[in-house]
Amino acid sequence: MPEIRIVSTRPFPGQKPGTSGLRKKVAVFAQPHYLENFVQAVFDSIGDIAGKTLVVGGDGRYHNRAAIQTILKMAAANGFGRVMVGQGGILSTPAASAVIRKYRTFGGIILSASHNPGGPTEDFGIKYNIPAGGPAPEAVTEAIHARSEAISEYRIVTAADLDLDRPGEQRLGAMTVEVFDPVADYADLMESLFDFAAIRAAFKAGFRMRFDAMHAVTGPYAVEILERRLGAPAGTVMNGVPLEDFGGGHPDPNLVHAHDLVEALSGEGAPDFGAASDGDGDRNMVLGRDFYVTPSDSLAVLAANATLCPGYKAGLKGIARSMPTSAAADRVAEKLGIPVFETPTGWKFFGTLLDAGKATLCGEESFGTGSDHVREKDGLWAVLMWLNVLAARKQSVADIVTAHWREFGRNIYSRHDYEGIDAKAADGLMEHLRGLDLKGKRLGAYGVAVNDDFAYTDPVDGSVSRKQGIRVVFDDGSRIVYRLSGTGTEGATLRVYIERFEPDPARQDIDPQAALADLIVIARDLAEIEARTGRTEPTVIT
Ligand code: VG1
Ligand code: CO
Repeated sequence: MPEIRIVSTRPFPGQKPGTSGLRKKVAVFAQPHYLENFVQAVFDSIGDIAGKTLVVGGDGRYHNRAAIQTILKMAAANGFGRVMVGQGGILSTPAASAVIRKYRTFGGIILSASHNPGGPTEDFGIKYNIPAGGPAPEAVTEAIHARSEAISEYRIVTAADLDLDRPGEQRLGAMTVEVFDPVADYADLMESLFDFAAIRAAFKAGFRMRFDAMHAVTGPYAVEILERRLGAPAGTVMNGVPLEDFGGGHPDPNLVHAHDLVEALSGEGAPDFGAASDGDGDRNMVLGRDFYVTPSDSLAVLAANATLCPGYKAGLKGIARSMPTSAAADRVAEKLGIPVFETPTGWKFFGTLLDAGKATLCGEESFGTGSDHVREKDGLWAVLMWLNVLAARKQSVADIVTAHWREFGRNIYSRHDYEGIDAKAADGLMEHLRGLDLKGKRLGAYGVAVNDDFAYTDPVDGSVSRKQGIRVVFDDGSRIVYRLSGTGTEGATLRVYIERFEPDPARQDIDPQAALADLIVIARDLAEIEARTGRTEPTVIT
């Protein structure tokens, strides 16, 4: 039996999970005791783990394998009975959620910094998902953080590293380590939800798509599902081999970072459909030929067409969206006569609604869409749902979305990010906005209906989350929302979300930046962005 060591340690400040787990530079995670402290804080906070099963895997970024070895040795020393590890240390975030649920494990540890770059000088991340499969709710992450601040020792066995590439069982002291195929269970789940025969027939009839895995975790999933099971031609999946540094890129599926895909989808001979996913496989971007679908519209279109998909034939129970996400989905919910829930940013807030059967589809403006099939947003799932809808309707992406606007109106939408700004300046800007009393005032051509700092009371468990974003809502329903990112690792990122409703079909075919120009100016002036941050332009516009 390997020896269990009890190692003395001291707390590291700031082991506080953000929007989605703890994210720091690799150098921070790699320092002695840092990862160990956090993992021990997790194990100390989640209840009786003796003999239980844990799922472990990550997006394959630099430091993934080293971190997994440490977690396995700590899991053994802390009394877990079994750990299921994705082969090669690989598990996309939605696949991890699927596996946690399918095998009813005591949750899982996911190693990812999502869309943040990877490599020795880049980002790493870790989060704990609960037995329901979703990200730990705030009560749990707060307990983990509190424990990390009081920690004085951790437990780890002394043993040789395990072979993460050899499928099957290995022993680590009293614990079993099972290395399993990270793709199969997930691919089976997708096959149970969507009309694979119809999609296969579409590919056979010449439908063409490109999927950009951005050298991140979805490569093997996309090859298996799109090229093997659905018969799309080889080469449909681009950048399909996961690399520790994502090829030096930024695995963020948006118009800026997925430029290879955007280029492939433009012009006459372009494929019918394009999609990309992020570092850990939970985000998606969807494109038609020369046509970009905003994530908020994607949620609305999928909701309106859900019954075309076998897994959603019975209809939707409700739709949930994060507060900054556009209200496009609300219009669909209204028409379907189902409830819509507005939650704070971050997938962890959807968990209770999904568990309680109050919502079936969920979405965030940040390229996140998902359903009650798992408890994470799910990039490939969204791509497959689009493929199912396209195969059923036999129309182009552009035609489907513009018809949707004609029917429901268009929520013209854009997000402006100011990345890497001074953290104090960012806090000052938010305080300034918090202090404004705008109700009844006019800003440009707009009258302010309400302004507040969004607070959310979970309708299922009653938990309250405050300070979730400043909202300025105008009389005509237009909105400006301000938030600071909770996923970055350097300085602060200010996100400004701008939305206006356009009911008139004759005015819907318009560039969002032009359509929102006056609101964009109001947003900048109101927050004093230039004076407070020195920035005249956003870093990224989506
Ligand atoms: C961002 C997005 C949020 C998303 C989160 C995690 O958070 O805005 O909608 O849930 O990333 O996604 P923030 O706090 O930086 O705005 V992922 O794919 O990074 O796990
Ligand atoms: Co992600």
